[in-house]
Amino acid sequence: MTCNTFSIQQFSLEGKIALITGASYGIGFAIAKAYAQAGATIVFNDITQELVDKGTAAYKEEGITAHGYVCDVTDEDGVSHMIQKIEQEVGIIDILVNNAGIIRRIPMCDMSAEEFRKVIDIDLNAPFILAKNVIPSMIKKGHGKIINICSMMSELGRETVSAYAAAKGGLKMLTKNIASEYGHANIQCNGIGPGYIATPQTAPLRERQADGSRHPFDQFIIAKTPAARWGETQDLMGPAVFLASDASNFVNGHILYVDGGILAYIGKQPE
Ligand code: NAP
Ligand code: GCO
Repeated sequence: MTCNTFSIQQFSLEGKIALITGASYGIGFAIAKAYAQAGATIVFNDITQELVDKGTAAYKEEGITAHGYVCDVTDEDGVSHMIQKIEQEVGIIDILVNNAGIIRRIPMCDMSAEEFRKVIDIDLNAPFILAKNVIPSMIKKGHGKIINICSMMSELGRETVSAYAAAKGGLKMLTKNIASEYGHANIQCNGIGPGYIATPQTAPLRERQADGSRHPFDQFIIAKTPAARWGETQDLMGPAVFLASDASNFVNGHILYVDGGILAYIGKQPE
């Protein structure tokens, strides 16, 4: 007999272990907080012990006992060692959020191949490395959730972000491919495509001008967003819990855009 009743428990993450990469602050930190509030055990990494310690203290201030590990997500041996340590010290990872990422805003013809490769390495190769290291245990456990943090630039381009757009476009397709290749093992792989969110990464785009006026890009995003505001990390918490929970067990290969409507809107005409 099929069960056709809904329970709010479907959104619970009780008993689940979640690894969120690059989650000392910003979007990753907010997602980890939401997961903790939904009952998950939080594991995160950063590239230096100092940043891990800062992150651990920040989680403690929120009443969260987080397990922090020093790991550069581009280091394949380091990632393999970290996952083994997590499995020994905390347990099998149920939820992986590939959040760590960088952006370099450089006109393409001024960008070196090395700078381009560095963005691709962190924003695309690393999610591949993390996913291939957690999937075997997820298969043994009989379930898993992988959530890749994509971007507006998974769908759109703009000046100076060629490497980032190439990486995030690739991350969208990696998401769909993991969904395709491992859906049979009850692993769901989806993406979240945040719009323009107020974090350290976008701070340069929101800086007040010398005359006190808003940054031109800031004004541009407000005009391009039906919600007429920048997103906050809080806006990503509910969608992230949904994609990590049993409530989304038949959602696979989907990129959930949390963008205030940017992708649906041609933009407000200049006054
Ligand atoms: P952020 O404030 O710059 O934080 C990025 C995080 O990734 C930091 O904790 C950073 O740690 C970590 N990280 C960078 N390189 C790493 C590496 N090699 N190994 C491990 N950790 C590394 O960025 P954010 O705004 O929170 O963005 C988080 C994710 O959302 C990124 O993937 C970004 O592309 C994506 N996103 C952001 C926006 C937005 O508007 N903010 C919109 C769409 C998508 P360190 O401090 O040690 O470098
Ligand atoms: C930029 C911004 C964007 C956001 C985000 C949008 O320079 O255009 O940094 O790329 O970070 O990815 O979804």
